[in-house]
Amino acid sequence: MSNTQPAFLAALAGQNKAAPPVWLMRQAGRTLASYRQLRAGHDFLDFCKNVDLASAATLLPVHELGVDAAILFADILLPVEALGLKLRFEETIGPLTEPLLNSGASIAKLKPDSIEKHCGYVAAIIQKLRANLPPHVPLIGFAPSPWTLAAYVVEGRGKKGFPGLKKFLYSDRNSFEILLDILTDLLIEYATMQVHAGVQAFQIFDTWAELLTPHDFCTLIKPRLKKLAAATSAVPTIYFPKGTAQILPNMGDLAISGLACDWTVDLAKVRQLMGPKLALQGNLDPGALYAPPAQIELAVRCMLNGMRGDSAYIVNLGHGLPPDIPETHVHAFVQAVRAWSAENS
Ligand code: 1CP
Repeated sequence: MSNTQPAFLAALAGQNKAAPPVWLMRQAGRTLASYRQLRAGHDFLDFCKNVDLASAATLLPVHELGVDAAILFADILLPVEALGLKLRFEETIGPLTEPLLNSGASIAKLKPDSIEKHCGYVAAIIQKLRANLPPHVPLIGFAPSPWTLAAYVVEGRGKKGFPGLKKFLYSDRNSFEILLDILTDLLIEYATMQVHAGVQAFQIFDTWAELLTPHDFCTLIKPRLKKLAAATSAVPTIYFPKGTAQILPNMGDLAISGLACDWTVDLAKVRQLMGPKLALQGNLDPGALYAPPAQIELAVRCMLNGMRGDSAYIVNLGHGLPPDIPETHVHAFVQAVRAWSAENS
């Protein structure tokens, strides 16, 4: 059976009649030899700002892996330059920002500037991609949630448990909420720019949702997420709240089209819990891709058998692809999805 729209968008609408679509979080990263080659000799931030290179990187997994959706090549930290923060990427660490936004005084000094001025290259990349992507492969834009962005700008870098983030939240909740509001406004502008530039779906990454209590998730995060999701409502929006298995029932009223799940949940049970309309995306443990290809195939079959006949299911990993997974294993993942689909069509 076939759809009138690409399978990825049909699944987000809960109406996919064809085989389940597949893409991978971090599909364009260091796992691909062609990416490492393209990126050689470039600073990561310069690479993200280079319209030709960033759009070429986005297309690599589309051409090499044959995935059903492309995700804009960018990083969740890019919009902080519009707040006047200095951003750089260290090869072995990841993103670094300064000055730290860890007090009321540091936030009072912020002078938010136009996102178009600082991140206009993202819109240019999207426009270039829409002109170059095959029509059956939709383009996904993305942003972090205000909370996950706060984690990095308070701490200045990724840090286990983000102790500085907790210190700020619990010692001066008022100022912390002001920071969340500033970040929400920034991200709304950033997301709106991407939607206007032509992304066909949007994903909100909330990698550090797992650090919050259920109560704080509902009071601090949910109202701001709703605002962000409203800004992208012209396209289907997927939310990825990593590590939140316990509070999934709280996601029912977020006004999103899809929920990306990590590997700690049973997708069939999430389906029962959330009802038939919400698209579900995921959720193979990325670590499972270290296994030999025959085992990867078994794991994929097991996952797909559990979601058989689901018209709102998108195959993916439960988190980003680790950089040292053998490339042949990533192909094995996609091929296993195709083989299962051929047998079950
Ligand atoms: O397919 C793609 O590769 C798409 C582009 C993409 C996306 C969606 C990149 C490029 N980063 C992201 C999202 C992102 N960035 C997240 C959310 C998803 C997740 O949890 O993985 C996060 C938390 C970041 C922050 C970040 N950027 C880190 C993690 C730091 C930490 O706290 O541990 C790192 C290492 C980066 C750099 C980065 N961003 C992207 C790539 C490919 C890389 C690695 C550098 C490189 O490969 O050249």
